[in-house]
Amino acid sequence: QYDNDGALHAKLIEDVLERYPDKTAKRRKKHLGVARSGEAPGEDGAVVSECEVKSNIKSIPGVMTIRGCAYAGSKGVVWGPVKDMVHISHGPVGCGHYSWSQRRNYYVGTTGIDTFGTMQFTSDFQEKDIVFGGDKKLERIIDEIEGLFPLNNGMTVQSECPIGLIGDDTEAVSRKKAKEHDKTIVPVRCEGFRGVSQSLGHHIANDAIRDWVFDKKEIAFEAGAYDVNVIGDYNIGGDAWASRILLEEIGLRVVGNWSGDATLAEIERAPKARLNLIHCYRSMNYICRHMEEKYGIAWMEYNFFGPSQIEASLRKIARHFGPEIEARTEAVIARYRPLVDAVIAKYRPRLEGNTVMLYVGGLRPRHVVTAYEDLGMVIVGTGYEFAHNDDYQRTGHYVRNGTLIYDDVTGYELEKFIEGVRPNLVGSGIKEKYPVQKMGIPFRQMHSWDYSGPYHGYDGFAIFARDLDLAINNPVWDLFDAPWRERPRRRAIAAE
Ligand code: ICE
Repeated sequence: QYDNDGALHAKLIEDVLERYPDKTAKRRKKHLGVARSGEAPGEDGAVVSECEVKSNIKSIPGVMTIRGCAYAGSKGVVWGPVKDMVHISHGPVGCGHYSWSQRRNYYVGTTGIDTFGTMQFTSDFQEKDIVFGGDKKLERIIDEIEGLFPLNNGMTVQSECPIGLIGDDTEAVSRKKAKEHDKTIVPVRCEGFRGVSQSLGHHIANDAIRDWVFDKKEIAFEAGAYDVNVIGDYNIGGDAWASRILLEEIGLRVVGNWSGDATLAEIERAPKARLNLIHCYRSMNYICRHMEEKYGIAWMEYNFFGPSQIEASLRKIARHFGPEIEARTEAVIARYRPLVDAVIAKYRPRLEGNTVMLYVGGLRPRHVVTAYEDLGMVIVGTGYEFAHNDDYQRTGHYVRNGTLIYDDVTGYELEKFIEGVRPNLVGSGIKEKYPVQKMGIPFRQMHSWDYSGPYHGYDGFAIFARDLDLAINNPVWDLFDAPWRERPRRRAIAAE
Protein backbone atom coordinates (compact mmCIF):
# COMPACT_ATOMS: atom_id res chain seq x y z
CA GLN A 1 0.00 0.00 0.00
CA TYR A 2 0.95 3.63 0.01
CA ASP A 3 4.46 4.33 1.26
CA ASN A 4 3.71 7.51 3.21
CA ASP A 5 7.21 8.53 4.15
CA GLY A 6 8.84 7.18 0.99
CA ALA A 7 11.23 4.91 2.91
CA LEU A 8 10.38 1.88 0.78
CA HIS A 9 10.80 3.95 -2.36
CA ALA A 10 14.19 5.25 -1.25
CA LYS A 11 15.26 1.66 -0.60
CA LEU A 12 14.07 0.59 -4.05
CA ILE A 13 16.23 3.29 -5.62
CA GLU A 14 19.24 2.07 -3.65
CA ASP A 15 18.58 -1.49 -4.77
CA VAL A 16 18.46 -0.70 -8.49
CA LEU A 17 21.53 1.49 -8.34
CA GLU A 18 23.49 -1.27 -6.64
CA ARG A 19 23.25 -3.41 -9.77
CA TYR A 20 24.89 -0.83 -12.02
CA PRO A 21 28.60 -0.25 -12.61
CA ASP A 22 29.77 2.66 -10.40
CA LYS A 23 29.83 5.25 -13.16
CA THR A 24 26.34 4.37 -14.38
CA ALA A 25 24.99 4.30 -10.82
CA LYS A 26 26.39 7.75 -10.20
CA ARG A 27 24.74 9.13 -13.30
CA ARG A 28 21.39 7.43 -12.86
CA LYS A 29 21.16 8.39 -9.18
CA LYS A 30 20.55 12.00 -10.15
CA HIS A 31 17.43 11.04 -12.11
CA LEU A 32 15.72 9.10 -9.32
CA GLY A 33 14.14 10.51 -6.20
CA VAL A 34 11.34 10.61 -3.66
CA ALA A 35 9.00 13.61 -3.58
CA ARG A 36 9.22 15.62 -0.37
CA SER A 37 6.54 17.96 0.93
CA GLY A 38 7.84 21.48 0.84
CA GLU A 39 6.89 24.35 3.09
CA ALA A 40 5.27 26.78 0.69
CA PRO A 41 1.66 26.25 -0.35
CA GLY A 42 1.00 26.27 -4.11
CA GLU A 43 -1.46 28.34 -6.11
CA ASP A 44 -4.48 26.43 -4.81
CA GLY A 45 -3.27 26.45 -1.21
CA ALA A 46 -2.09 22.83 -1.27
CA VAL A 47 1.40 22.05 -0.10
CA VAL A 48 3.82 21.74 -2.99
CA SER A 49 6.17 18.80 -3.00
CA GLU A 50 9.67 18.95 -4.23
CA CYS A 51 10.56 16.34 -6.75
CA GLU A 52 13.62 17.79 -8.32
CA VAL A 53 15.62 15.28 -10.23
CA LYS A 54 18.01 15.87 -13.09
CA SER A 55 16.32 15.81 -16.49
CA ASN A 56 16.70 16.47 -20.20
CA ILE A 57 20.11 14.79 -20.23
CA LYS A 58 21.46 12.27 -22.75
CA SER A 59 20.45 8.68 -22.02
CA ILE A 60 23.28 6.32 -21.10
CA PRO A 61 24.32 4.06 -23.99
CA GLY A 62 23.49 0.46 -23.21
CA VAL A 63 20.39 1.01 -21.12
CA MET A 64 16.89 0.60 -22.49
CA THR A 65 15.40 4.08 -22.75
CA ILE A 66 11.83 4.63 -23.87
CA ARG A 67 12.52 8.01 -25.46
CA GLY A 68 11.99 8.99 -29.08
CA CYS A 69 13.93 11.32 -31.38
CA ALA A 70 13.63 14.87 -32.73
CA TYR A 71 11.87 13.64 -35.88
CA ALA A 72 9.26 11.97 -33.63
CA GLY A 73 8.78 15.26 -31.79
CA SER A 74 8.23 17.25 -34.97
CA LYS A 75 6.63 14.93 -37.48
CA GLY A 76 4.85 12.70 -35.01
CA VAL A 77 3.78 15.29 -32.46
CA VAL A 78 3.63 18.93 -33.54
CA TRP A 79 3.35 19.00 -37.35
CA GLY A 80 1.87 15.60 -38.20
CA PRO A 81 -1.67 16.45 -36.99
CA VAL A 82 -1.95 19.56 -39.23
CA LYS A 83 -4.38 17.82 -41.51
CA ASP A 84 -4.56 19.81 -44.74
CA MET A 85 -0.81 19.77 -45.32
CA VAL A 86 1.28 16.95 -46.70
CA HIS A 87 4.14 16.07 -44.35
CA ILE A 88 7.03 14.50 -46.22
CA SER A 89 9.22 12.13 -44.22
CA HIS A 90 12.41 13.12 -45.96
CA GLY A 91 15.06 10.42 -45.91
CA PRO A 92 15.06 6.61 -45.74
CA VAL A 93 11.70 4.86 -45.72
CA GLY A 94 11.75 3.42 -42.19
CA CYS A 95 11.16 6.54 -40.06
CA GLY A 96 7.93 7.39 -41.84
CA HIS A 97 6.79 3.83 -42.27
CA TYR A 98 7.22 2.65 -38.70
CA SER A 99 5.65 5.78 -37.25
CA TRP A 100 2.79 5.78 -39.74
CA SER A 101 -0.53 6.70 -38.16
CA GLN A 102 0.60 5.79 -34.66
CA ARG A 103 -0.80 8.60 -32.58
CA ARG A 104 -4.61 8.49 -32.85
CA ASN A 105 -4.84 12.22 -33.53
CA TYR A 106 -8.35 12.31 -34.97
CA TYR A 107 -9.49 14.70 -37.68
CA VAL A 108 -12.41 15.31 -40.00
CA GLY A 109 -12.00 15.61 -43.75
CA THR A 110 -11.66 13.42 -46.79
CA THR A 111 -8.33 11.67 -46.66
CA GLY A 112 -6.33 11.97 -49.87
CA ILE A 113 -8.50 14.84 -51.08
CA ASP A 114 -8.31 17.73 -48.63
CA THR A 115 -6.76 16.04 -45.60
CA PHE A 116 -3.75 13.73 -45.38
CA GLY A 117 -3.37 12.76 -41.73
CA THR A 118 -3.34 8.98 -42.11
CA MET A 119 -1.28 8.87 -45.31
CA GLN A 120 2.46 8.29 -45.48
CA PHE A 121 4.66 10.36 -47.78
CA THR A 122 8.36 9.53 -47.94
CA SER A 123 11.26 10.38 -50.23
CA ASP A 124 12.51 6.81 -49.73
CA PHE A 125 16.23 7.63 -49.84
CA GLN A 126 18.50 5.21 -51.65
CA GLU A 127 22.26 4.92 -51.65
CA LYS A 128 22.62 7.25 -54.64
CA ASP A 129 20.64 9.98 -52.83
CA ILE A 130 23.05 9.77 -49.92
CA VAL A 131 26.07 9.90 -52.24
CA PHE A 132 24.88 12.56 -54.69
CA GLY A 133 22.41 14.45 -52.47
CA GLY A 134 18.63 14.35 -52.38
CA ASP A 135 17.62 17.91 -53.24
CA LYS A 136 16.67 17.10 -56.85
CA LYS A 137 14.57 14.20 -55.62
CA LEU A 138 12.83 16.43 -53.09
CA GLU A 139 11.95 18.90 -55.85
CA ARG A 140 10.50 16.10 -57.94
CA ILE A 141 8.47 14.77 -55.01
CA ILE A 142 7.00 18.19 -54.25
CA ASP A 143 5.92 18.54 -57.90
CA GLU A 144 4.47 15.05 -57.87
CA ILE A 145 2.48 15.75 -54.69
CA GLU A 146 1.15 18.96 -56.24
CA GLY A 147 -0.02 16.97 -59.24
CA LEU A 148 -1.58 14.10 -57.33
CA PHE A 149 -3.11 16.08 -54.45
CA PRO A 150 -3.80 19.58 -55.73
CA LEU A 151 -6.08 20.42 -52.79
CA ASN A 152 -3.24 20.25 -50.27
CA ASN A 153 -2.78 23.54 -48.49
CA GLY A 154 0.94 23.22 -48.10
CA MET A 155 3.74 20.83 -47.24
CA THR A 156 6.37 20.29 -44.62
CA VAL A 157 9.71 18.61 -45.17
CA GLN A 158 10.49 16.57 -42.06
CA SER A 159 14.21 15.82 -42.20
CA GLU A 160 15.43 12.42 -41.05
CA CYS A 161 19.01 11.89 -39.83
CA PRO A 162 20.87 11.51 -43.18
CA ILE A 163 19.59 14.86 -44.52
CA GLY A 164 21.57 16.78 -41.93
CA LEU A 165 24.56 14.47 -42.22
CA ILE A 166 24.97 14.91 -45.96
CA GLY A 167 24.18 18.63 -45.84
CA ASP A 168 21.19 18.83 -48.19
CA ASP A 169 19.73 22.33 -48.55
CA THR A 170 16.06 21.65 -47.90
CA GLU A 171 15.52 25.33 -47.12
CA ALA A 172 16.52 26.36 -50.64
CA VAL A 173 14.35 23.68 -52.22
CA SER A 174 11.39 24.70 -50.05
CA ARG A 175 11.78 28.37 -50.91
CA LYS A 176 12.03 27.68 -54.62
CA LYS A 177 9.08 25.31 -54.74
CA ALA A 178 6.90 27.45 -52.49
CA LYS A 179 7.29 30.27 -54.99
CA GLU A 180 6.67 28.06 -58.00
CA HIS A 181 3.49 26.52 -56.62
CA ASP A 182 2.43 29.51 -54.53
CA LYS A 183 2.11 27.30 -51.45
CA THR A 184 3.48 27.24 -47.93
CA ILE A 185 6.37 24.78 -47.78
CA VAL A 186 8.09 24.42 -44.43
CA PRO A 187 11.47 22.72 -44.07
CA VAL A 188 11.89 21.31 -40.57
CA ARG A 189 15.41 20.47 -39.41
CA CYS A 190 14.25 17.74 -37.07
CA GLU A 191 16.95 15.18 -37.84
CA GLY A 192 16.65 12.46 -35.24
CA PHE A 193 20.17 12.89 -33.90
CA ARG A 194 19.48 16.41 -32.66
CA GLY A 195 19.06 16.77 -28.92
CA VAL A 196 18.51 14.03 -26.36
CA SER A 197 14.87 13.12 -27.04
CA GLN A 198 11.76 14.10 -28.97
CA SER A 199 11.67 17.24 -26.87
CA LEU A 200 14.08 19.14 -29.10
CA GLY A 201 11.93 18.12 -32.06
CA HIS A 202 9.00 19.96 -30.43
CA HIS A 203 11.17 23.04 -30.07
CA ILE A 204 12.45 22.89 -33.66
CA ALA A 205 8.89 22.41 -34.93
CA ASN A 206 7.73 25.45 -32.90
CA ASP A 207 10.57 27.50 -34.36
CA ALA A 208 9.61 26.44 -37.89
CA ILE A 209 6.09 27.81 -37.28
CA ARG A 210 7.64 31.08 -36.15
CA ASP A 211 10.07 31.31 -39.08
CA TRP A 212 8.12 29.84 -41.98
CA VAL A 213 4.41 30.44 -41.25
CA PHE A 214 3.83 33.55 -39.13
CA ASP A 215 3.61 36.88 -40.95
CA LYS A 216 4.14 35.30 -44.36
CA LYS A 217 0.83 36.36 -45.90
CA GLU A 218 -2.08 38.72 -45.39
CA ILE A 219 -4.65 37.03 -43.19
CA ALA A 220 -8.25 38.03 -43.82
CA PHE A 221 -9.83 37.29 -40.49
CA GLU A 222 -12.23 39.20 -38.33
CA ALA A 223 -10.98 38.90 -34.78
CA GLY A 224 -13.36 38.88 -31.82
CA ALA A 225 -13.01 39.76 -28.15
CA TYR A 226 -13.38 36.16 -26.98
CA ASP A 227 -11.04 34.47 -29.45
CA VAL A 228 -8.70 31.87 -27.98
CA ASN A 229 -6.21 29.40 -29.38
CA VAL A 230 -6.01 25.98 -27.81
CA ILE A 231 -2.33 25.10 -27.89
CA GLY A 232 -0.97 21.61 -27.29
CA ASP A 233 -4.11 19.53 -27.63
CA TYR A 234 -3.52 16.93 -30.30
CA ASN A 235 -7.03 15.48 -30.29
CA ILE A 236 -5.91 12.03 -29.21
CA GLY A 237 -9.05 9.89 -29.36
CA GLY A 238 -11.08 13.09 -29.74
CA ASP A 239 -9.66 14.99 -26.71
CA ALA A 240 -9.74 18.38 -28.41
CA TRP A 241 -13.38 17.97 -29.39
CA ALA A 242 -14.37 17.11 -25.80
CA SER A 243 -12.49 20.23 -24.63
CA ARG A 244 -13.68 22.64 -27.27
CA ILE A 245 -17.36 22.25 -26.41
CA LEU A 246 -16.64 23.37 -22.83
CA LEU A 247 -14.75 26.46 -23.95
CA GLU A 248 -17.54 27.33 -26.35
CA GLU A 249 -20.19 26.75 -23.73
CA ILE A 250 -18.57 29.30 -21.44
CA GLY A 251 -18.70 31.81 -24.28
CA LEU A 252 -15.27 31.70 -25.90
CA ARG A 253 -14.52 31.22 -29.57
CA VAL A 254 -11.82 28.68 -30.34
CA VAL A 255 -10.17 30.06 -33.47
CA GLY A 256 -7.32 27.60 -33.56
CA ASN A 257 -6.56 24.19 -32.15
CA TRP A 258 -2.89 23.26 -32.29
CA SER A 259 -2.47 20.92 -33.70
CA GLY A 260 -5.12 18.22 -33.36
CA ASP A 261 -7.61 18.38 -36.26
CA ALA A 262 -5.87 21.61 -37.32
CA THR A 263 -5.58 23.36 -40.66
CA LEU A 264 -2.73 25.57 -41.78
CA ALA A 265 -5.12 28.55 -41.62
CA GLU A 266 -5.57 27.99 -37.86
CA ILE A 267 -1.83 28.35 -37.42
CA GLU A 268 -1.54 31.38 -39.68
CA ARG A 269 -4.24 33.37 -37.89
CA ALA A 270 -3.18 32.41 -34.35
CA PRO A 271 -1.44 35.74 -33.65
CA LYS A 272 -4.85 37.45 -33.91
CA ALA A 273 -6.33 35.68 -30.87
CA ARG A 274 -6.78 37.24 -27.42
CA LEU A 275 -5.42 34.42 -25.32
CA ASN A 276 -3.41 31.26 -25.79
CA LEU A 277 -4.67 28.37 -23.70
CA ILE A 278 -1.90 25.84 -23.37
CA HIS A 279 -2.62 22.24 -22.46
CA CYS A 280 0.65 20.56 -23.31
CA TYR A 281 3.20 22.97 -21.91
CA ARG A 282 6.14 20.75 -22.76
CA SER A 283 5.63 20.60 -26.52
CA MET A 284 4.36 24.12 -27.26
CA ASN A 285 5.46 26.58 -24.57
CA TYR A 286 8.05 27.95 -27.00
CA ILE A 287 5.58 29.34 -29.51
CA CYS A 288 3.36 30.74 -26.73
CA ARG A 289 6.31 32.67 -25.34
CA HIS A 290 7.08 33.92 -28.85
CA MET A 291 3.48 35.05 -29.44
CA GLU A 292 3.54 36.85 -26.11
CA GLU A 293 6.76 38.68 -26.94
CA LYS A 294 5.97 39.53 -30.53
CA TYR A 295 2.18 39.99 -30.56
CA GLY A 296 1.44 40.62 -26.90
CA ILE A 297 -0.84 37.59 -26.52
CA ALA A 298 -1.06 36.30 -22.97
CA TRP A 299 -0.90 32.57 -22.37
CA MET A 300 -2.32 30.42 -19.62
CA GLU A 301 -1.78 26.78 -18.72
CA TYR A 302 -4.84 24.69 -18.02
CA ASN A 303 -5.72 21.07 -17.34
CA PHE A 304 -8.85 19.27 -18.56
CA PHE A 305 -8.21 15.87 -16.95
CA GLY A 306 -10.78 15.04 -14.28
CA PRO A 307 -13.50 17.27 -12.77
CA SER A 308 -11.35 18.96 -10.09
CA GLN A 309 -8.87 20.27 -12.63
CA ILE A 310 -11.55 21.05 -15.22
CA GLU A 311 -13.45 23.22 -12.74
CA ALA A 312 -10.33 25.01 -11.53
CA SER A 313 -9.16 25.56 -15.10
CA LEU A 314 -12.50 26.83 -16.38
CA ARG A 315 -12.65 29.32 -13.51
CA LYS A 316 -9.09 30.47 -14.12
CA ILE A 317 -9.78 30.97 -17.83
CA ALA A 318 -13.06 32.80 -17.08
CA ARG A 319 -11.34 35.20 -14.68
CA HIS A 320 -9.27 36.43 -17.60
CA PHE A 321 -12.42 37.48 -19.49
CA GLY A 322 -14.46 39.02 -16.67
CA PRO A 323 -17.83 38.68 -14.93
CA GLU A 324 -19.98 37.76 -17.92
CA ILE A 325 -17.86 34.74 -18.86
CA GLU A 326 -17.43 33.89 -15.17
CA ALA A 327 -21.21 33.68 -14.70
CA ARG A 328 -21.57 31.45 -17.74
CA THR A 329 -18.74 29.28 -16.44
CA GLU A 330 -20.47 28.70 -13.11
CA ALA A 331 -23.61 27.70 -15.00
CA VAL A 332 -21.62 25.24 -17.14
CA ILE A 333 -19.92 23.72 -14.10
CA ALA A 334 -23.31 23.35 -12.39
CA ARG A 335 -24.82 21.79 -15.49
CA TYR A 336 -22.15 19.08 -15.61
CA ARG A 337 -22.20 18.41 -11.86
CA PRO A 338 -24.87 15.67 -12.06
CA LEU A 339 -22.79 13.84 -14.71
CA VAL A 340 -19.66 14.09 -12.56
CA ASP A 341 -21.55 12.98 -9.44
CA ALA A 342 -23.00 9.98 -11.26
CA VAL A 343 -19.58 8.90 -12.58
CA ILE A 344 -17.99 9.22 -9.15
CA ALA A 345 -20.89 7.48 -7.39
CA LYS A 346 -20.62 4.55 -9.76
CA TYR A 347 -16.87 4.13 -10.07
CA ARG A 348 -15.25 5.54 -6.95
CA PRO A 349 -16.36 2.63 -4.73
CA ARG A 350 -14.88 0.22 -7.30
CA LEU A 351 -11.57 2.06 -7.60
CA GLU A 352 -11.01 3.71 -4.20
CA GLY A 353 -7.63 3.05 -2.62
CA ASN A 354 -6.03 1.47 -5.68
CA THR A 355 -2.44 2.55 -6.21
CA VAL A 356 -1.06 3.69 -9.57
CA MET A 357 2.36 4.11 -11.15
CA LEU A 358 2.72 6.30 -14.23
CA TYR A 359 5.41 6.71 -16.83
CA VAL A 360 4.67 8.87 -19.87
CA GLY A 361 6.22 11.64 -21.96
CA GLY A 362 6.39 15.27 -20.97
CA LEU A 363 3.01 16.37 -19.63
CA ARG A 364 0.70 13.56 -18.63
CA PRO A 365 2.81 12.22 -15.75
CA ARG A 366 1.58 15.23 -13.77
CA HIS A 367 -1.53 16.33 -15.64
CA VAL A 368 -3.52 13.12 -15.11
CA VAL A 369 -2.73 12.73 -11.39
CA THR A 370 -5.82 14.54 -10.10
CA ALA A 371 -8.14 12.64 -12.45
CA TYR A 372 -7.09 9.42 -10.69
CA GLU A 373 -7.48 11.10 -7.32
CA ASP A 374 -11.01 12.23 -8.21
CA LEU A 375 -11.77 8.50 -8.35
CA GLY A 376 -10.11 7.81 -5.00
CA MET A 377 -6.93 6.34 -6.43
CA VAL A 378 -3.42 7.11 -5.24
CA ILE A 379 -0.40 7.88 -7.42
CA VAL A 380 2.61 6.18 -5.84
CA GLY A 381 5.15 6.79 -8.56
CA THR A 382 5.49 8.92 -11.67
CA GLY A 383 8.11 9.97 -14.17
CA TYR A 384 8.74 11.51 -17.55
CA GLU A 385 10.58 10.37 -20.63
CA PHE A 386 11.76 13.82 -21.69
CA ALA A 387 10.60 16.48 -19.24
CA HIS A 388 12.73 19.50 -18.38
CA ASN A 389 13.37 21.15 -15.06
CA ASP A 390 10.28 23.38 -15.39
CA ASP A 391 8.10 20.26 -15.70
CA TYR A 392 9.45 18.74 -12.48
CA GLN A 393 8.81 22.05 -10.73
CA ARG A 394 5.21 21.91 -11.90
CA THR A 395 4.97 18.27 -10.82
CA GLY A 396 5.38 19.42 -7.23
CA HIS A 397 1.85 20.83 -7.34
CA TYR A 398 0.43 17.41 -8.09
CA VAL A 399 2.28 14.73 -6.15
CA ARG A 400 2.31 13.95 -2.47
CA ASN A 401 5.11 13.25 -0.04
CA GLY A 402 6.83 9.93 -0.63
CA THR A 403 5.96 9.57 -4.32
CA LEU A 404 8.64 7.72 -6.27
CA ILE A 405 10.02 9.91 -9.10
CA TYR A 406 11.98 8.55 -12.05
CA ASP A 407 13.32 10.50 -15.02
CA ASP A 408 14.08 8.78 -18.36
CA VAL A 409 13.69 5.53 -16.46
CA THR A 410 15.53 2.52 -17.86
CA GLY A 411 13.72 -0.70 -18.69
CA TYR A 412 15.49 -2.41 -15.81
CA GLU A 413 14.65 0.28 -13.26
CA LEU A 414 10.99 0.45 -14.22
CA GLU A 415 10.60 -3.31 -13.96
CA LYS A 416 12.26 -3.38 -10.53
CA PHE A 417 10.21 -0.44 -9.28
CA ILE A 418 6.96 -2.06 -10.40
CA GLU A 419 8.00 -5.36 -8.84
CA GLY A 420 8.89 -3.65 -5.58
CA VAL A 421 5.84 -1.39 -5.33
CA ARG A 422 3.32 -3.78 -6.89
CA PRO A 423 0.79 -1.05 -7.68
CA ASN A 424 -2.79 -1.95 -8.63
CA LEU A 425 -2.39 -0.25 -12.01
CA VAL A 426 0.40 0.94 -14.27
CA GLY A 427 -0.26 3.68 -16.83
CA SER A 428 2.41 3.90 -19.53
CA GLY A 429 2.98 2.95 -23.18
CA ILE A 430 2.72 0.00 -25.55
CA LYS A 431 6.28 -1.17 -24.88
CA GLU A 432 5.53 -1.38 -21.17
CA LYS A 433 2.06 -2.88 -21.42
CA TYR A 434 2.69 -6.58 -21.94
CA PRO A 435 5.63 -7.06 -19.55
CA VAL A 436 3.54 -5.40 -16.83
CA GLN A 437 0.46 -7.51 -17.55
CA LYS A 438 2.67 -10.60 -17.44
CA MET A 439 3.64 -9.54 -13.93
CA GLY A 440 -0.07 -9.83 -13.08
CA ILE A 441 -0.66 -6.11 -12.86
CA PRO A 442 -3.48 -4.27 -14.68
CA PHE A 443 -2.34 -1.72 -17.23
CA ARG A 444 -3.68 1.23 -19.24
CA GLN A 445 -1.82 2.91 -22.08
CA MET A 446 -1.57 6.59 -21.24
CA HIS A 447 -0.31 7.77 -24.64
CA SER A 448 -3.02 6.34 -26.90
CA TRP A 449 -5.69 5.95 -24.19
CA ASP A 450 -5.38 2.26 -25.06
CA TYR A 451 -7.45 2.79 -28.25
CA SER A 452 -10.19 4.47 -26.20
CA GLY A 453 -10.82 8.11 -25.37
CA PRO A 454 -11.38 10.95 -25.33
CA TYR A 455 -10.08 11.47 -21.78
CA HIS A 456 -10.21 15.28 -21.76
CA GLY A 457 -13.24 17.19 -20.52
CA TYR A 458 -16.29 15.93 -18.64
CA ASP A 459 -17.23 13.50 -21.40
CA GLY A 460 -13.69 12.14 -21.29
CA PHE A 461 -13.77 11.66 -17.52
CA ALA A 462 -16.73 9.30 -17.80
CA ILE A 463 -14.81 7.19 -20.32
CA PHE A 464 -11.60 7.31 -18.26
CA ALA A 465 -13.42 6.05 -15.16
CA ARG A 466 -15.07 3.20 -17.05
CA ASP A 467 -11.75 2.17 -18.62
CA LEU A 468 -9.97 2.04 -15.26
CA ASP A 469 -12.76 -0.09 -13.82
CA LEU A 470 -12.56 -2.47 -16.79
CA ALA A 471 -8.79 -2.77 -16.39
CA ILE A 472 -8.54 -3.12 -12.62
CA ASN A 473 -11.66 -5.11 -11.83
CA ASN A 474 -11.37 -7.52 -14.72
CA PRO A 475 -11.89 -11.01 -13.24
CA VAL A 476 -8.89 -12.28 -15.20
CA TRP A 477 -6.52 -11.00 -12.49
CA ASP A 478 -7.98 -13.51 -10.03
CA LEU A 479 -7.05 -16.32 -12.39
CA PHE A 480 -3.47 -15.17 -12.69
CA ASP A 481 -1.86 -17.35 -10.05
CA ALA A 482 -1.67 -21.10 -10.35
CA PRO A 483 -4.45 -22.67 -8.23
CA TRP A 484 -1.94 -24.27 -5.83
CA ARG A 485 -0.38 -20.91 -5.05
CA GLU A 486 -2.77 -19.47 -2.54
CA ARG A 487 -3.25 -15.78 -2.52
CA PRO A 488 -6.25 -13.89 -1.20
CA ARG A 489 -8.59 -12.76 -3.91
CA ARG A 490 -7.24 -9.49 -5.19
CA ARG A 491 -10.53 -7.95 -6.04
CA ALA A 492 -13.13 -8.25 -3.34
CA ILE A 493 -15.05 -5.41 -4.95
CA ALA A 494 -15.34 -7.10 -8.31
CA ALA A 495 -16.60 -10.25 -6.61
CA GLU A 496 -19.37 -8.30 -4.99
FE1 ICE B 1 2.58 16.73 -24.76
MO1 ICE B 1 3.09 10.02 -26.20
FE2 ICE B 1 1.44 14.83 -25.91
FE3 ICE B 1 2.72 14.43 -23.77
FE4 ICE B 1 3.93 14.95 -25.92
FE5 ICE B 1 4.17 12.50 -26.45
FE6 ICE B 1 1.69 12.24 -26.50
FE7 ICE B 1 2.95 11.98 -24.31
C1 ICE B 1 2.76 13.48 -25.50
S1 ICE B 1 2.61 16.33 -26.92
S2 ICE B 1 3.01 11.46 -27.99
S3 ICE B 1 0.87 15.54 -23.97
S4 ICE B 1 5.53 14.01 -27.09
S5 ICE B 1 1.25 10.79 -25.04
S6 ICE B 1 4.39 15.81 -23.98
S7 ICE B 1 4.79 11.00 -24.96
S8 ICE B 1 2.91 12.87 -22.26
